[in-house]
Amino acid sequence: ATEPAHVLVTGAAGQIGYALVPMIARGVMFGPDQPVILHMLDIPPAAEALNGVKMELVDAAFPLLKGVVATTDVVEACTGVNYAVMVGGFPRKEGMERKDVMTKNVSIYKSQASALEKHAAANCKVLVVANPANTNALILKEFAPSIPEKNITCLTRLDHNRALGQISERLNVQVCDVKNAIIWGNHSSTQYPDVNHATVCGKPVRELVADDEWLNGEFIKTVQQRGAAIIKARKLSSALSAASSACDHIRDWVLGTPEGTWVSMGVYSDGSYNVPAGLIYSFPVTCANGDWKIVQGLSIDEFSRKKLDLTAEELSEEKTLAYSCLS
Ligand code: NAX
Repeated sequence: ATEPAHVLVTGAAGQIGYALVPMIARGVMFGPDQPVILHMLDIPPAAEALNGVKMELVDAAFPLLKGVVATTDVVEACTGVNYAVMVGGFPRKEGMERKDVMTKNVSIYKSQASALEKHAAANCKVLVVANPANTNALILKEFAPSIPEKNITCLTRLDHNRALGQISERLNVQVCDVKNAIIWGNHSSTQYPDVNHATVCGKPVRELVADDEWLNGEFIKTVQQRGAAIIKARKLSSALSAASSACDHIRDWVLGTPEGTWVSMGVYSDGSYNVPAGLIYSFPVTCANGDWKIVQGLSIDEFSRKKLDLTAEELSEEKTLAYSCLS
C-alpha cells in the first residue's frame, strides 16, 4: 500500500481552506490512488471553526483520508509534512497601509518558514497562496534555507486558468482545448497574461481570435482584474477557483505536465528572460519527475517585454519593502 502523503493547509478555517481540504481528501490534488493525512493550521480565534471543518471531514467519510490534524500550533502542524499549501495570512483591511500588511505577513511567513525548516519532511514542496503570494514565498525561502529553492513556489495557476477560460468563452471552444497561455510576474494586477504562444487544438489563439485590440487590451485587463470582479459579484473573494487551481498546481508539479503543454507557476527566478534573479516570478514551466523547468526560447515582442519588466519592477519593490519590514 502507498504511504499517505502528509499535506499541510494553513488558514484551513478560511474560505479557500473550506473549498480546498475536501478536494485534497477526494484525490483531486494527488490522484485517486494516493492516501492523504491532512494537517490543518489556523490561529486561535478560528480554532472552533477549524474543529468544525475537521468534524465535516470525518462526516464525509473520504476513503483516501487517513487522518486529520487540526491545530493552532505551528510546530505540530508542520511536523512531517511532505507538502505545504500556505493559504493563511493577514488580509489587507480598509485604510491599512501596504507596509503594515506587509509587516504582518512577513512576520507570519518568517515564523512558519522556520517551523517548516525544522519540522517538515525532507524534500517538502511548498505552495504559497496567501497574498502577497510571490513575496510571501520569497520570505519563506529566505527563512527556510534548508528547503531547496526549487521546492518553494507561489500560485499563479488561477490567473493562468482564468486566461484559458476567457479564451474559451471568446472562441466558444472547450477550455481543455486551449493551452499554453502564460502568466508572467506577480500575482497582482501588474501580471501579464500572454497568449502569443497559446493554441486551440494546435492553432494559434492570435489567429483564431483575429482581434489584437481585444487581446492586447480587454483580455489582459479582464484577467488582471478578475479577482476584483469576483469580489464585486460574490462580496467574497475567489475561493473554489483558487482551491481548484491550487490542486492543479501541485498535481502537475508532482505528476508532470502533459507532453507539449506548459503551465504557469511562481518560481525562483534564475534570470531567464532577463527577469532579475532572486525574485519569485511567474514563468511558463513544464514539470517532470517532481521538478519544474522554465520553458526556454519563447520569443518576447516589444509589447510583452515592457509588461514583463513592469511586473518585475513591482516585485523588486515588494521585495525591498518586505526586507525593510524584517525586524
Ligand atoms: P480567509 O480570510 O477566508 O481565510 C484566511 C484564513 O487564514 C483565516 O481562517 C485566518 O484565521 C487564517 N490565518 C490568519 N493568519 C494565520 C496564521 N498566522 N497562521 C495560520 N492561519 C492564519 O481568506 P481566503 O479567502 O481563504 O484567502 C486566503 C488567502 O489567499 C488570502 O491571502 C488571499 O488574498 C489569497 N488569495 C490568493 C490567490 C492566488 O491566486 N494566489 C487567489 C485567491 C485569494 O485571493
